[in-house]
Amino acid sequence: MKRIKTFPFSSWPSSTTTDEAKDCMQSLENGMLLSFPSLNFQITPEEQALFSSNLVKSNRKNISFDLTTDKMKGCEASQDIEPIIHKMIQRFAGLSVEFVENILPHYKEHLITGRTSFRPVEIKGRENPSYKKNDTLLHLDSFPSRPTKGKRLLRFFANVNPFEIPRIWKLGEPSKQVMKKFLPKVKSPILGSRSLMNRFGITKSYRILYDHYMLHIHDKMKQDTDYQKNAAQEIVEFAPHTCWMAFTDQVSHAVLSGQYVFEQSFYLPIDAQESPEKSPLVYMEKLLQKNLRT
Ligand SMILES: O=C(O)CCC(=O)C(=O)O
Ligand SMILES: [Fe+2]
Repeated sequence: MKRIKTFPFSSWPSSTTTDEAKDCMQSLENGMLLSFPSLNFQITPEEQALFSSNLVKSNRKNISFDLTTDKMKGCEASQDIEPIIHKMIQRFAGLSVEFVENILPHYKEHLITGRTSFRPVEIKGRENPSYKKNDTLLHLDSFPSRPTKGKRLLRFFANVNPFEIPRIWKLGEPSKQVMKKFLPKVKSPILGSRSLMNRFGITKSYRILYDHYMLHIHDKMKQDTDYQKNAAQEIVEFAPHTCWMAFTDQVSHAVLSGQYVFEQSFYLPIDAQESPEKSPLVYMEKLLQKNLRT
């Protein structure tokens, strides 16, 4: 099956025909990655002169930004440099939200804007505190402290590498196959554990059963060295000055190399999908014959 669908959009925002908008939405819901090879997020010469992996605090992978509070975290830069980085991330966040809302008008009312990140650290050779945090291994996105409560994870990326270096990803099996393989290996949660994690702030909100299973699938995929080696996979290169997006809870992926990428996260309630039955939550409920929303 073709995994990537290319669209010619080249401006922020891009005007879309009704057919293109429908194509974007349906391709995403069918588990495809959307590629925008003509969409370039422009970096100014002043910003580019500051590009360095040293911009990130040593214990972190990225600089993160919250558009709703305008707060930036994880940036290690002097007082004259920090505002320039802040403005650049802010500009990316604003433009990418507008772009995504424009090409996905059906989702617009329901999309929840998540975090933005700037990723100036080279992926190849980067140290990871544990295999669970190692994104060079194939995985479906799921985060231990941030349950989505079944909402979809939609992520938009821009490669802004000024040295003409591509971002190299691997795409793995569709989530349905991943779930069939790994769900039987995941145990049910220990009684009361999810409430305790919520009460003590280990999770930012209550983990519903779906979050529990997704997180453990994420961990088990990364832990399984045979799977990592032998599962169907293909290498994909995202050229500099291009963008792409996918439901990363549905498209299994790994990043192999590259430096200087922006990312904008969104959450989408499954009822806002054209076909909610194509969500990992509904599919998982079918497999387990169980309500996973509790
Ligand atoms: O940084 C990237 O290119 C993607 C890493 C990844 O897997 C993620 O952010 O979920
Ligand atoms: Fe990921």
